[in-house]
Amino acid sequence: MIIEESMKDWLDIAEVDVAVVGAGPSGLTAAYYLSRAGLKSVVFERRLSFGGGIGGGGMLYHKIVVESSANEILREMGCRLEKITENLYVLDNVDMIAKLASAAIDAGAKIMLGVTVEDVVFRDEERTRITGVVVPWTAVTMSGLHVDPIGVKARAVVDCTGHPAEVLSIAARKIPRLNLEIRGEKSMWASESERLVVEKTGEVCEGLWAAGMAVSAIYSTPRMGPIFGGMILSGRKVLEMIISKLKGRNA
Ligand code: 48F
Repeated sequence: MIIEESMKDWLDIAEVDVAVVGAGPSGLTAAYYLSRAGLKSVVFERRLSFGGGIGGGGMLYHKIVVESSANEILREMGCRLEKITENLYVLDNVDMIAKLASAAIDAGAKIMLGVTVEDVVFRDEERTRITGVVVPWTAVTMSGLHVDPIGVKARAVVDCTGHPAEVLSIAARKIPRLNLEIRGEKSMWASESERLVVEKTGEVCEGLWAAGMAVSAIYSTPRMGPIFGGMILSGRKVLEMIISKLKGRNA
């Protein structure tokens, strides 16, 4: 029964509209809006838990700060926020993790835990295009066993892996024709970082998108510290851009 029901899900996600990599704040927000928009999507998360950097808060303090622009989205997802100043709200890290995941799952998102994205699938056509991701179980990666992974087809792949921008880094290293360079984030400048991470969220090369701190790594924008509004706004923006691109392609 377990195998049969799990296989049904794996067969279903063998080909998706959107594969999101990482279940941190940007990935969960993207998954929430993707599923609400009726796009078939899957989130692959390396760990056996979701939330990414939310749980660590700021230096392990459990309160999370967001700006007013993200307040509405978080409320819509069920979070309980307290207004502190005209532009700042706080909430508990556990509240944010649970509500973001719950909102995404209730909207229909499929989150697969314990699955690492270790490579992308690509096609060299007129332009190089990313057409999917390559996934082993995280346990296999950790054990060092020689087990070949499988490919999952996706019309769009979103790197939501945070500071290391893992998917973009892999593509940069293994597909030179993409001409991608991951320069890494700059030192801290919170307000500028929040603005730029949202502004620069988008498609990096055909089929491969960046949201959250992965954006900061590729465009070398400053880091922000424990302020999470930009992650939420970036997760929503990437979805809006993907919808408009995929709809355009269908038209
Ligand atoms: O790091 P993470 O929370 O990324 P984010 O959504 O948010 C960043 C903030 O948490 C914080 C910050 C802003 O305030 O500076 O750091 O950009 O979540 C990334 C998730 O991706 C998973 C990882 O375990 C984490 O849960 N992940 C990373 N690499 C892979 C992966 C991979 N190759 N395959 C699958 N999951």
